[in-house]
Amino acid sequence: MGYKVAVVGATGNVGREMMDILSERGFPADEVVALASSRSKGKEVSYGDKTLKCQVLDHYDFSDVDFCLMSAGGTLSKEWSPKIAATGCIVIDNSSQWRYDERIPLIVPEVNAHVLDEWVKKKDRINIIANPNCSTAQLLVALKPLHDKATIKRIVVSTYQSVSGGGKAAMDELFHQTRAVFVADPIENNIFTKRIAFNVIPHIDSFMDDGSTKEEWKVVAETKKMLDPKIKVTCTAVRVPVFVSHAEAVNIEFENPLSADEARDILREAPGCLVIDKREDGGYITPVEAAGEDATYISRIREDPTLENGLNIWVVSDNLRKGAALNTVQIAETLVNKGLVKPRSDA
Ligand code: 2RA
Repeated sequence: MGYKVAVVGATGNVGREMMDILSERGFPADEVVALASSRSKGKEVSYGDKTLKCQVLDHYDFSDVDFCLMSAGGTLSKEWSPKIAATGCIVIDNSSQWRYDERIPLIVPEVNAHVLDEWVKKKDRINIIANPNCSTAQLLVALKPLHDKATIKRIVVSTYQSVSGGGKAAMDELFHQTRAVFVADPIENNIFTKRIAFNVIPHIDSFMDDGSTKEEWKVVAETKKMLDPKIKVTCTAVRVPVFVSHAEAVNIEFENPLSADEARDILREAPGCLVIDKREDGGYITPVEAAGEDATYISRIREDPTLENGLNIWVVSDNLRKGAALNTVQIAETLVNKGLVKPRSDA
């Protein structure tokens, strides 16, 4: 028998990607259920060539569901994930609600899948696994193989994040503002604090006491939790007028020497990475080209002459896929492929 999978938040940007990715990758599901709030009851979403009607989360019985892929925001996850997990279903949550809880594994399969081997053995485990923030997921896919080779001491990350990270309303705001600029209509800001069309905004999520933003803090905290607590991380997160895919300029200081050629060879072999790095016009990836793709693309690999062991890289990935839906599905795949979770219907 195959698995039963529920997608919560199935009508949102990420929920729809989850349904597509489950189908595209042939996840071994006998049944996939689309769940949402009562507002979306009966709305139709596609799963492969099927159309599923959304059922209401509040009334759903999870007792025979193997995996619940949650993409419904932190508040809803705080209330529902523990209840769903208590039925024996494994919740893989895309919100920030559980990421920094020591009891909960935070997973990018290419980086720390081994954590799941120990986690499943714990008798008192909470059945929740957290998916990282989009900007951290792609960053660590690129950094992990380099860290294994030359040990990273410090990274300086500058992000260029697309508006889809802020949800559908943020995408609509970019569209409407762009149109308004062309037809000389008044510009309305509802989602962003400043105009996003033809502009960049150095502010994502709320401000912290030290002057950084929560988005920047997430990159620091999640890198330490998943890759290595010893790595020093500093980040500036910027919203740019791009619909899908986040880009990151990353300056890396290593403990040991690593040439640009060596880094390029390592990244060419690394899981999840695709190197596009010709030192010529257009020989690099941009967000538009990464949208709809699964890979984490790495370009502009070059030595930093101002550091003893320094490199600069440019990392681009689809934030709705590797940054959210794809990584969530890959976590479920890892549990299945390692034989760590069997269908409950087999018991
Ligand atoms: C953003 N990090 O891009 C968020 C989405 N998870 O706003």
